[in-house]
Amino acid sequence: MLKLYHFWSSTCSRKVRLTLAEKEIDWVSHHIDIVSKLENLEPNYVKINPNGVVPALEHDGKIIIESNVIIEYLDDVFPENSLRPKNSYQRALMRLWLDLAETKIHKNINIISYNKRHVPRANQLFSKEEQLSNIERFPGIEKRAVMLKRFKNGVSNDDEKLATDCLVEAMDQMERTLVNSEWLAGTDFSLADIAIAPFIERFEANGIETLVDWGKRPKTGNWWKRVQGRPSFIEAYSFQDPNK
Ligand SMILES: N[C@@H](CCC(=O)N[C@@H](CS)C(=O)NCC(=O)O)C(=O)O
Repeated sequence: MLKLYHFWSSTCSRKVRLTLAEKEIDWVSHHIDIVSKLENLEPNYVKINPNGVVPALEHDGKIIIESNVIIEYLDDVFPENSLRPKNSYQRALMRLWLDLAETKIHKNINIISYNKRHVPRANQLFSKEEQLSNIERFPGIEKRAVMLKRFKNGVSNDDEKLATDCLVEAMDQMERTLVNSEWLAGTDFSLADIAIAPFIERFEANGIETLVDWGKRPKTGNWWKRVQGRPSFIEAYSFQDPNK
């Protein structure tokens, strides 16, 4: 039995739901509200994911965390409809995209989203005192420190600009890749495409023009159309907020 602990609009959760849909695997949903109820910080959930974040996968009583690890695990355990290239070099390229999605794209979109989305949302839901005590509940030392620094000092224009430049660099790398390749890691759709797709949707949803200028990056625009047309995309994105 597969149980997914996830949040409806989280990019990392969407990666896993896309993989499950591509592979046509049945799963049970356990929705974790990371925005208003902060269920990710409840002791019972922190036992499941010690980092206090979503997603987490439970498979026959075993817990797997980290979206990139989860999607490779799913492809290992359910080899049908394989989502990894057979060729070792292309498989290495695929893993580089997984790494870029986490260490460059996720990290920097998080910085850009802070002033635009996170602050207004937190102010609407919690007083300043509550926000501070919520940060203190975070289990990981590093994340707690980063969030505390942001809470005290905000994100500066310089930090936002650097984050945007890093994302522009990543998008340019995508465009160069897609000039010679149908999908990010070669001739077939793979976990590389899955790991990146939710962030493109996030750029569009946040209206970050420089990142979604398809006139300037036509190959990426075409790739994005093909990704959105896949039944797995429609299925993964049809999961809406169960509390509404
Ligand atoms: N590296 C982790 C990142 C997980 C992560 O940051 N998840 C976000 C949602 S996309 C989260 O749960 N955030 C809760 C919070 O920061 O309060 C993964 O890929 O699974």
